[in-house]
Amino acid sequence: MAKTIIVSNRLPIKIQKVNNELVYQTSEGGLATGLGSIYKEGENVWIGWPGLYVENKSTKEQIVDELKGNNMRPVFLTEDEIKDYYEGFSNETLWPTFHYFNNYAIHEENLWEAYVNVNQKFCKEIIKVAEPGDTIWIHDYQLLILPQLVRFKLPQSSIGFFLHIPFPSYEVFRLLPWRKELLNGMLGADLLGFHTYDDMRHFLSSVSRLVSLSHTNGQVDVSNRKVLVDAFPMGIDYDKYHETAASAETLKREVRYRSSIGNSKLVLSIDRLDYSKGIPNRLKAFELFLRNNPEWRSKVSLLMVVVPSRDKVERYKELKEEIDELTGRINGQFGRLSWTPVHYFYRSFPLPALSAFYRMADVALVTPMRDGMNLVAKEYIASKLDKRGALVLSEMAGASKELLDSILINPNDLNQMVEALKTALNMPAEEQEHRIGNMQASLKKYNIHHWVKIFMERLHYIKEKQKRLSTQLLDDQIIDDISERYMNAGRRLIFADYDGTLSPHTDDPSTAGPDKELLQTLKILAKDPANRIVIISSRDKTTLQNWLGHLPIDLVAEHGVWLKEADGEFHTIDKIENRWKYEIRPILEDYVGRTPGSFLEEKDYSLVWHYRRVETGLGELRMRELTSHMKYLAPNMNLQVLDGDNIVEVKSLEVNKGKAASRWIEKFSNADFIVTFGDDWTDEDTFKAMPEHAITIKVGSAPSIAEYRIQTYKDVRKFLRTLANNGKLIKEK
Ligand code: GDG
Repeated sequence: MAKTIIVSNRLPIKIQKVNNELVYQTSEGGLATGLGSIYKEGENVWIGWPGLYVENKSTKEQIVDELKGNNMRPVFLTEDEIKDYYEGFSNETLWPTFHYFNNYAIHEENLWEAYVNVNQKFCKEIIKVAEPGDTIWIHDYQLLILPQLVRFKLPQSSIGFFLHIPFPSYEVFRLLPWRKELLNGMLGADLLGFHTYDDMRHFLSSVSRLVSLSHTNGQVDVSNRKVLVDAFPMGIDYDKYHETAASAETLKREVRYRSSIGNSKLVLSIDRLDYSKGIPNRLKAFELFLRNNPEWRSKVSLLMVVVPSRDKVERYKELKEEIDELTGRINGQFGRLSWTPVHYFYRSFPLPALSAFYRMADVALVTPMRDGMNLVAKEYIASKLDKRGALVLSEMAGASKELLDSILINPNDLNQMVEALKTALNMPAEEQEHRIGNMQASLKKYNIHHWVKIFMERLHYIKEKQKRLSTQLLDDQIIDDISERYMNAGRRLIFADYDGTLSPHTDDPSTAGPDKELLQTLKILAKDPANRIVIISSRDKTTLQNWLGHLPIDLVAEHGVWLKEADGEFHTIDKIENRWKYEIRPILEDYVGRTPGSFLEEKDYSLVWHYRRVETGLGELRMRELTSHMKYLAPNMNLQVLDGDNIVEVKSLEVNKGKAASRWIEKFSNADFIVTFGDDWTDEDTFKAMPEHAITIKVGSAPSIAEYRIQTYKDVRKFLRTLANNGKLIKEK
């Protein structure tokens, strides 16, 4: 049966050596709980580092055996690998950059190499267990390039990826020397999940600017796959926090802590030691609060838990010193024998202790400079059985997009934080209940199990969609078969689009025309009396005539406005209206005026606004503006608006390539071999117009109704040369 493979840097277990014995301790983290329902089932497995350096072969085997029983599989990493891949590239390059502390980031080639090597090591472990049909779910910034590594080895696999930290804006992301490798690495997945919409739009903007891939509705076309990018705000195990808050152990602890702290109000702060969490600013805000509001002295304390983390990294050591100093300064300045302003703990606590803190706190002060989500804020709300309390939350945390009933602050604005603290401490009981009640209802619904379920459903959805859109890539074998049909046919029709299909897309008139090689191929094909070659293009008739008019082939210009048979002249199908141009031209000219780099092309029966050379982003913005502007005008004027490859074309509703192609199909109804090539979405009309026995071939990676796919215009030419060579396959690079 198909299984699910979870992959993350760390396994949800901690192994320690105590008195030469291995001690296993399972993790209580949110992710481990949420994914517990998956990885513990049947043959499913979680792959990751067990958190211990092991050299000895028999110890490794012992660990592998022990973990196997718990559906886990270790990736053993050496001390050097942890230093360079984890502490180095992950935590000193990616972490600061992704949290907008790019001036803290180091860019060292050897760390990147270690990152690549360790990602490859993870890939090897996956390959050992993965079978066709399995689902692989990769987590977080330590494994950004793993999706692509797995894709190379298992092209058909179903791969999901979730990023737990923010994805920075393009302006910050592009500072990384390995930006393209990282993006391409991520795009190996089928589904890419982020906490918020902002993260996903930053990612998509980097994708279109740095690796030139387009996207629509969060779907990116990557070679012949559609990759779905979406926001999945991570939830918590709501019931667990709610129930722990009611447990006897938690209540016992609350009584104990209360007796030592006294009756003053409590403001709670809990984080890992990290500069992204904004701890110094929080302390400064609390200091300012006590300075400006003497009436609150002795009446409120800050309970600050800082959980040791990454303390081998220099920045973290400095941060720890800064926090120690600020705490000392506040306590020294305002403290009394009977009152400690800041109760500071540099350690972690068991869950019931944490739960007691959540229960006791009148205010939770969660003020990160940047945070992917921030689960502490959610856990605090879930633990409030009496719905009493208030949450002050940074707008830079992903959680701020959901917890709208919190008091939102900018962590750089100390005065605003002071005001928020005052508002929170003075909040009337009914308001507290109302706000916490609202937030609880949402957290209960969008809990961690819901998050896992929705992610898996979306992965399934995109995989099914990929299957529906999958067109078969033309290989030598299929070309051979088609050539045989070609040779056996008595009457043949060959349709082809021009730009992007027979030649590369270009704006430069000097390079846009056909080269000798193409002309030669078309000439040989056209010489065969059994063949009828039809070029169906959006180009105007004069251009087509100049380029191809001297060949004995048929031409269709302007998407089907003008038709010409090899020995005849260009003529229109029916009388097509074009007076609308007087009205529409000034509108398009206005867009040219406002958008440097764009230009207007006028054809007999259509107007085209080109924006290929416009600044990335601005062109797309204007394109959307223009298409929505035209949406209101077009139906009344019997026009259609096509947004193609960096163009917006306005033309009469009666014209399309499919209609034109149908004329040939009707006239040459005895054709027993029909093939058609096209790369643009307007060529889909031609594909649709084809009879069942026709062979339809899409050029490029965009989704299509065509039966087959070919990579570029070069492959089309090679194919045509094969046909011209009496169906004998041309072997070349
Ligand atoms: C990353 C992203 C994103 C804290 N102290 C103790 C303790 N904790 C637990 C909390 C909470 C977790 O640690 C911290 O989670 P956060 O979300 O607040 O922050 P990160 O560790 O930075 O997590 C973050 C998250 O991934 C999930 O995607 O939200 O943005 O940075 O669950 O309860 N647990 C115990 N004792 C402690 O002293 N037992």
